[in-house]
Amino acid sequence: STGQSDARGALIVLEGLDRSGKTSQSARLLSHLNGLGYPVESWRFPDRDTAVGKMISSYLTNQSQLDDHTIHLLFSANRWEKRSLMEAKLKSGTSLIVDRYSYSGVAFSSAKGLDIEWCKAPEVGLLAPDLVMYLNIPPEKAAERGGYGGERYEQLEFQKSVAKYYEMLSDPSWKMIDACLPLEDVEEQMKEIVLDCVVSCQKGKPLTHLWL
Ligand code: 2DT
Repeated sequence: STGQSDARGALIVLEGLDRSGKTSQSARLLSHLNGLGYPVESWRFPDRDTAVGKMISSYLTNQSQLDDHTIHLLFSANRWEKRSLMEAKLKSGTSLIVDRYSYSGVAFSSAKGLDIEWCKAPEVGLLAPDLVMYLNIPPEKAAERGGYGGERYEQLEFQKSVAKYYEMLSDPSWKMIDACLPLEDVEEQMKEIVLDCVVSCQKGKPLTHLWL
């Protein structure tokens, strides 16, 4: 066994523009930690399976229109409805690899013109990640990868603006990953960083709250 039974899991967040590789890397990290015997789950926000998540999904696929403030609060509510389960998982020793979190919430809404402090406010009190890994890619390069699926926000000009807000939100603790490198190289870098984080959480690093 790799851990003490009372050790908590790590809250690991992946952020980055659309097509930066978050989803592929989440899957790889999940199987890596699994393989090492660590209890781990892969989550993503928005979680489209909840009641709130269904409203978000309908908005993202252009099946409904919502005021910018309203959709912002729904994205936040979608994290709040998972908060207690998140805390329970972490306390029971399960690490979570989370594809997008509050930073997506603030960056995307701010890019639409909402006040950044207003955007942060409903996130206060959510669990703070132990690790944020930012998959860094120029918006033009991400767009070249194709596969923008036609959802709202999947447009180059908007992604450029989102990138600026991510930069504003980032702090020195974020691990910046060069997402232009081959998938395998990105994976190797991330594996090492993630393992360090899981080990430090096992050793008793305290769980904290947003906003940091
Ligand atoms: P995916 O393509 O990763 O499913 O994301 N978004 C996401 C927000 O605007 N606010 C949020 O709080 C979150 C979590 C980013 C769907 C889109 O939703 C955006 C892309």
